[in-house]
Amino acid sequence: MFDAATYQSRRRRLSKDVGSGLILLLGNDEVGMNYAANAYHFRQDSTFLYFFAVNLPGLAGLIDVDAGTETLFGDDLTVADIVWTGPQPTIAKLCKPAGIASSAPMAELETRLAAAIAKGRRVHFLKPYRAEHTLKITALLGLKPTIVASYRSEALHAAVVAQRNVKSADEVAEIERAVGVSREMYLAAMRAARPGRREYEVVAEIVRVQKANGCELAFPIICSVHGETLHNHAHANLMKAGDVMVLDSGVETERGYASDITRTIPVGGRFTAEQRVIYDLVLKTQLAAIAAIKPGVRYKDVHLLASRSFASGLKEIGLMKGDPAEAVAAGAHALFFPHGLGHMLGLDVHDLENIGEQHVGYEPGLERSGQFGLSYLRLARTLKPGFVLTVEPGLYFIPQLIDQWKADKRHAAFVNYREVEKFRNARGYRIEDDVLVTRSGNRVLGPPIPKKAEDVEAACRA
Ligand SMILES: [Mn+2]
Repeated sequence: MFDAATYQSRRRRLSKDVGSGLILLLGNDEVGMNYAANAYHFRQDSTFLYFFAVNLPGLAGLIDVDAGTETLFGDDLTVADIVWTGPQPTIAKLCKPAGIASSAPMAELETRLAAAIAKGRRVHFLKPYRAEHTLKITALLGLKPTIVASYRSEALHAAVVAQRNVKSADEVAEIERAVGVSREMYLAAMRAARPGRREYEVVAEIVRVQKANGCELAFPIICSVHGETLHNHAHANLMKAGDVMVLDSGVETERGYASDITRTIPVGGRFTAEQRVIYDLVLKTQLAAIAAIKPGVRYKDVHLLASRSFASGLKEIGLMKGDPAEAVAAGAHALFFPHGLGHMLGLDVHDLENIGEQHVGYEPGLERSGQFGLSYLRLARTLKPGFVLTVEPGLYFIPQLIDQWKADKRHAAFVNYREVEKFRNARGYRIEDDVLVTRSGNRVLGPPIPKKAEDVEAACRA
């Protein structure tokens, strides 16, 4: 964790921004995988981690804004527990490193909240994303489960987003450390992507580097020679010479900060001439998008710039036609680039996504588009110094989508379906880096990971 003063000032600012009432932040609990004692990997709630720091299950934090008090709630282990877990610090001891003023047993939380509600005071809580949280709020506040989400506090959501969206130098350093581990992972994965092996052998290299660095995976690994399936989590395909593999993975550091990197890897170490054309267009587009990132620019406009770069590049190779800007305005490029350019990154790989994208990635006056492709854009808002975001353009040849659009003659003025047929088995390409918005522009975080085609090929053959 960071020092106590960091967490104290975060909680002070949160109180000030919320204004009055009580702020309830629930930590996460262990969740049974197939029975209670066999739990999934424990992941603390990111907002709890951000403000209360303690990375253990079964806790809750309460800030009384009006009284200026704060309490960590939890139950100390009994000796019968310690037989299984080994000695653990008491709840009172856990408070000190995070600078939390007081602690109390979990049972007191209910009493404390009941007293506040009886006085008509407001209890602020976040929209729950785990069923256990919904049930806890149901019990603690006397709300029916079906209406819990609608009683979430907009003031608390806005205050949490305002702080967490802007990363401190310490947080940026953590993300850079995660990218550094990713670099090692990608160098190992590139060497392992050999014909005759299975995708899971590449995954094994990724996990080896992750574990060897004391990190966790930030999200399930995408590692597939069928990268045209955007979130393909199966890893059983045999890799053949001439396949391209999309590898999208990230780790989180001990403090919980994530990296999120994608590279497209030629199995066997050489792109074919056709692959090279597509790969270079993705890289050119990613570099153009990164170059456009600076404070005051709307990320939606960077997404559209990347889309136009794709439309004009695809026109050059005969897959699209007409005016690239008009093609993008109509949404025709989304046949090949059906997702958003990127998202916020921090304690969550899609940072703060539990809070809702209208708060995090959008802003008043900027609503999510309904157009296919653009509708998946998670981050659209005006950029500010301290934002950390991903830049991940990709081109995909999705046979089912091509067939449907072709049958409907969709965007026939902009798509050259006869030429597209030749690419229907060309699969998927994506390149992703993590970028900090600085005062004057931006900085790609972490040590460079090969991405020029020649550099990727060399790393594969190393
Ligand atoms: Mn990403």
